[in-house]
Amino acid sequence: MTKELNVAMIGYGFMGKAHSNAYKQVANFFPELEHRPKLKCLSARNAEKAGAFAETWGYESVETDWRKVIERDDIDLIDICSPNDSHLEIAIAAAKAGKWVACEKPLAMNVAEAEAMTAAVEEAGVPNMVWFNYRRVPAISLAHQVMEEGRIGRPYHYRATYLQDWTIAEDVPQGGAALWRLDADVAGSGVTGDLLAHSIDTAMWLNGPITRVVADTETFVKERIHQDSGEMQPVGIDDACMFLARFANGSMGTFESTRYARGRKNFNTFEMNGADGSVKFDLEDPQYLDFFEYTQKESGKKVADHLTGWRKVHVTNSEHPYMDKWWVPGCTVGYEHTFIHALADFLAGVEKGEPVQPDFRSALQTQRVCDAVLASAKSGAWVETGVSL
Ligand code: SOE
Repeated sequence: MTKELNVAMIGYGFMGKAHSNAYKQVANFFPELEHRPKLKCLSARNAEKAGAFAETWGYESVETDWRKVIERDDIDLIDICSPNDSHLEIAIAAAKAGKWVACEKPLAMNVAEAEAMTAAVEEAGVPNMVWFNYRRVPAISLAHQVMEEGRIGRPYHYRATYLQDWTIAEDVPQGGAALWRLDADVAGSGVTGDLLAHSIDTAMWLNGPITRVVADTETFVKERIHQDSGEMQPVGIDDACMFLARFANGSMGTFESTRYARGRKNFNTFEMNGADGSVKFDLEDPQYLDFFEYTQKESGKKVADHLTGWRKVHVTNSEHPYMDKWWVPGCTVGYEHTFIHALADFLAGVEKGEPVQPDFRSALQTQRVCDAVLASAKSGAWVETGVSL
């Protein structure tokens, strides 16, 4: 038996498209799910733009005030993909109204907000999730399986990069539509919350809690015109951030992120090295997971002969995560599918009574690391994250 799940989305930017597409596609490819998402309402302040988006994607109605959406009895799920400074208020109001809450990353502007949001969804007992979509890249999910199976043995190193180049030009304004990620008052931070939050979420999923960090950040362009005021204003975000990390399992991590890596568009990579093997992933080549096997899991035999080397696994076979839902082996899936997978897992978790990860509590741990990174960049000292997973 299927049931409708009436969705209201707050915001409509790049993530609005990614989420809307997921709601529209999920039941076609995951027909075993009970819930059938219905695009009921789109909410954004600009009525004209909201109306156009709603028409394109097939939302039934439009509201310019998100509070009215939350008051509506015909809405089951609130999806928050508005700028970061709005997440707190919307999530808490939605939880109090008994709605399911799906929130775009980063969960919040800081730990205090993330704690309040987590408390709100937990007190209300409502299903909640955060769209850390990269966990749902089939090759990254396969890396998780490799780790669960203990195939790399004792982990020594975790190395992550997340590089882009879209803010290098000094005349890119800050603030306002599409550029709020450059405005610290709206985004909370720069690459730390926007990009490293992804890397941290993936890292802690694969390799466990990050316990302490030491960081350095830089703001290369110190002033930019603000789109709203038209005035030149100081830039408050971190344009680049590098940090060293220690994991609870004793391994060491390095994380690097910038929006000033000329030629890099969405270069999200990681490599893990353990006593028995290594894995490597690169989002610019997302169909592959590279695996180096030194000790065979089953036999314990050391693999060391004239053909020892890295294995490049094309993650498109039906035994690979999510791939039995899509095409025949060898045919690839892309960025948008990661959101469909995230949504499918969320719905399946609710239906089975096994809450999906990452939920708000999990995203709160990522927020703790982000805040510790920013605090360390200020003080220059190692900072304990306080993360416990
Ligand atoms: C920033 O450019 C951005 O859009 C992030 O906000 C997304 O989370 C990331 O996946 C792609 O890059």
